[in-house]
Amino acid sequence: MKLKRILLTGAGGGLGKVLRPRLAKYAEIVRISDVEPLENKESVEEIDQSDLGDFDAVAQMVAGVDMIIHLGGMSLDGPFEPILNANIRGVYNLYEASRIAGVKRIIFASSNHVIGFHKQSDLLDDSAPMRPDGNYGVSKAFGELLSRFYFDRYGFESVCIRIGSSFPKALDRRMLSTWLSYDDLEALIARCIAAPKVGHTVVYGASNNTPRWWDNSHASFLGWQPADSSDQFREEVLKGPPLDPADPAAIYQGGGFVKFGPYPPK
Ligand code: 15L
Repeated sequence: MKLKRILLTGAGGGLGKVLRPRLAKYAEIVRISDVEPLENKESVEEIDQSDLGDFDAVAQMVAGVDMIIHLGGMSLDGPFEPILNANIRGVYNLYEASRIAGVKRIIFASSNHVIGFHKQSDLLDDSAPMRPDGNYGVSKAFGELLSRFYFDRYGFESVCIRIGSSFPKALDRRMLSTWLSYDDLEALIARCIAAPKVGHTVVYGASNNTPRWWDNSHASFLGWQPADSSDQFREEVLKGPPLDPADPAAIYQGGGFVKFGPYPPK
């Protein structure tokens, strides 16, 4: 299925740069947006520069768009004000402007940090209570709740992907569970675009890793089967020294994120 126009927010960020060149197969026109200027426009692309905290700019950004892959906003934990603007006001602006504009679906880059204070020994599905591990995790939880609310009230559809650690390789012991290959991420997004109905869906974004922390059986209707596995990095990762088992970064799924804050650090 090819859409007429897809929007990628946060196109200048780490995952934005990975996805941007992969989107032409899903839409005739790929609108890319970032708060920073974007360069090297391809023929299928439209370039937008918007601050997500500015409703009028967001309304222009979403005009004429069928679906949105929303990676925009702060992608790390930190002080509240920037997260408030980009991730909380920003995601509200995105949903409200998209509803008014008649956008069909948002694929929201949520994060494992929504559930970061669950233990690494837990196996979670979408019924696990939110246990965010910082301002960033709280902002992603807010985005997921907006997704829930917009579906219940307006029938506006979203998939919230609780992305684990999407990098070229698994870099530490925690990432043996949280790693998501770029190809698996793209394949998941492709399913989120193609599925006839998604309602409000929460799905964990991890490759076929062991040990497994997340169970996606509730989202099996998407038909996504991760093809990669962190096993290929295990030997190298295990050469590094283990964390102290009493270290919260070794206990909780959010890893080191559970130890950030207060802001600024004292
Ligand atoms: C995230 O949500 C971050 O955006 C990313 O940079 C990683 O730190 C990832 O989580 C993770 O938990 O490894």
